[in-house]
Amino acid sequence: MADLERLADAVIKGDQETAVDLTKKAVDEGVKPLNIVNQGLIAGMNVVGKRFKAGDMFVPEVLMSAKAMKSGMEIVQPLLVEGEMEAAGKVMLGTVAGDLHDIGKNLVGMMMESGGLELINLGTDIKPEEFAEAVRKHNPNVLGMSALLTTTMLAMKDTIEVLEEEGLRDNLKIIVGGAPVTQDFADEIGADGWAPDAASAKDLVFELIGK
Ligand code: B1M
Repeated sequence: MADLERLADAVIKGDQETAVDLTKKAVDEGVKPLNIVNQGLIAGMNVVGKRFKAGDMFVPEVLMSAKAMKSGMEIVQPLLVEGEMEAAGKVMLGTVAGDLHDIGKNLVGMMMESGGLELINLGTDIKPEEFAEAVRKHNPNVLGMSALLTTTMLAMKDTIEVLEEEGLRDNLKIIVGGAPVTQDFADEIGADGWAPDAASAKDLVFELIGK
């Protein structure tokens, strides 16, 4: 197996130590940093996304893979030539007002980052006005809202209304997700999309920003 394939494999297996060793080895051997990222680290994480979506991998394994990928990225990132790896888009994520669940939302964030998107993770219990303020400040391409409670998912609707009232909705794509959230609900509140899981959420973002 070629070295970059072995690196991808280490990411898939969530083997942080091997991922770090193989990343350092590739750097020492003069492999182009961008190739290490695309053919090793991201290639591995893409497989993880597909397997997770298919139900062949579970949350703890995905978290370990993301950790392995991140450790490799920390080594390569400073070596990338400026502009060589520009983010494909900027995504802002937050769990809505009144809701403290963030495991799924953070998983969504990891998938976004590993797909080459810039991520702004606002955290949990984000009120509509706080979302609006952050959108004004960071101007993301996509806002993703997560909710795990049937009571708090209604805050997604309130947030979209505030964004509309404040004139921030026009150039912004909005996606929603979380266990109680459905495509029908997303349509009802005027979101641009819904995704059932973290890997699908990343695919949806790329679809919405046309990349
Ligand atoms: Co809570 N909780 N919880 N809880 N909790 C649930 C959600 C619940 C279903 C448990 C139950 O009763 N069976 C229930 C909700 C009932 C309902 O409304 N229908 C519930 C309740 C009632 C509560 C409290 C009210 C309990 C209480 O205090 N009486 C309370 C509320 C606190 C609050 O938020 N204000 C509460 C508290 C907590 C903890 C703090 C203890 C903890 C959260 C810790 C944390 O997140 N840091 C917790 C947990 C862990 C759960 C369960 C057990 C697990 C949730 C989880 O992390 N799943 C959950 C029961 C369950 O789901 N089995 C439960 C794993 C995660 C990877 O999946 O979050 O679904 P999930 O994310 C998926 C997809 O949904 C999707 O992708 C992810 C990965 O593929 N997704 C998106 C998520 N966000 C997305 C966004 C997207 C796209 C996809 O686009 C933007």
